[in-house]
Amino acid sequence: MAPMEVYIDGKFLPKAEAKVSVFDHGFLYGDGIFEGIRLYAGNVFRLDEHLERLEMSATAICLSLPWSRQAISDIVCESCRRNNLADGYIRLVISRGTGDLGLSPKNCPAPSIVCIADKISLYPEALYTQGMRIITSPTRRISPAALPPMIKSLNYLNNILAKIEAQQHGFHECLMLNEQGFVAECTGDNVFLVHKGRLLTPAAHAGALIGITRQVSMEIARELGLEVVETNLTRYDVWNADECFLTGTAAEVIPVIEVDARVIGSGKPGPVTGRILEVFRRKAAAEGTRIR
Ligand code: PXG
Repeated sequence: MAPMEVYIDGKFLPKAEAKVSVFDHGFLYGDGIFEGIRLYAGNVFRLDEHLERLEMSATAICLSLPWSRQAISDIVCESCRRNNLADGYIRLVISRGTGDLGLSPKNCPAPSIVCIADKISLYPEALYTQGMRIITSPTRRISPAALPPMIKSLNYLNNILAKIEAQQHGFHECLMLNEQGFVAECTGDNVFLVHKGRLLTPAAHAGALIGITRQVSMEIARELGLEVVETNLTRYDVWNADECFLTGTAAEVIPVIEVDARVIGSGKPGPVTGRILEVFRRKAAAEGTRIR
């Protein structure tokens, strides 16, 4: 099999040679943005939405993108073709670029763009059929006043600390609360509750990233006739929900059956979660930007 090729600033390089400078401000300071995107059966899922979010993240960090949306789209599709992928995970990273030591972005003449198209490693299928157990992290989600959670930035330490705590206690994921104690999201996934026929999820201002899978799940729920409400949620609301699930590009839609040792609903993946996952997988298989 041909070795993986990674796109860096205009060139495709073999994986072993795909390197960026130690003076890159993405490495030195986490000064940059990224997207995680899925390729399903030769189609890139919701590429335009991912690129729109990338542009909005760029605006928010005062990084002016020297590439058009079409140019970035071409890089993504070419990365998939070069690596002979039909299904995969695409990591698009834009950093402030190479500069001097010192925080100032003024030292960085040009941003860098990297695109990695790889195979996807998924959660075990058993988690989708049996559901996941999670806990609440003692680490609070960073305040939206300190760093807007909508920016998909290269600063993930807040989420990584929470992930470490989850793993230390034997869990894959954990719930993160905001400073006020309301539910924000999980470390790399958005959170949803189903309660009395309504779909509930925290708003961005509560500390949630506006996930693409979140948007698709809300769209599906409306198609299924559910009322969708963005609202403040407490741990009490989570423990007493009929159903709970998480959404993310890597995870898709994953049922949660236990939170903080409280059994959610029947203790099995719920029917609404199942319907949303089913429709999500159907959409993922049928939609998207063709790579060839
Ligand atoms: N919240 C956070 C904090 C995220 O990082 C999501 C929600 C879900 O958004 P999407 O657009 O994917 O539906 C994310 C994104 C990984 C990985 O390698 C996944 C994410 C971020 C970083 C790494 O699994 N998920």
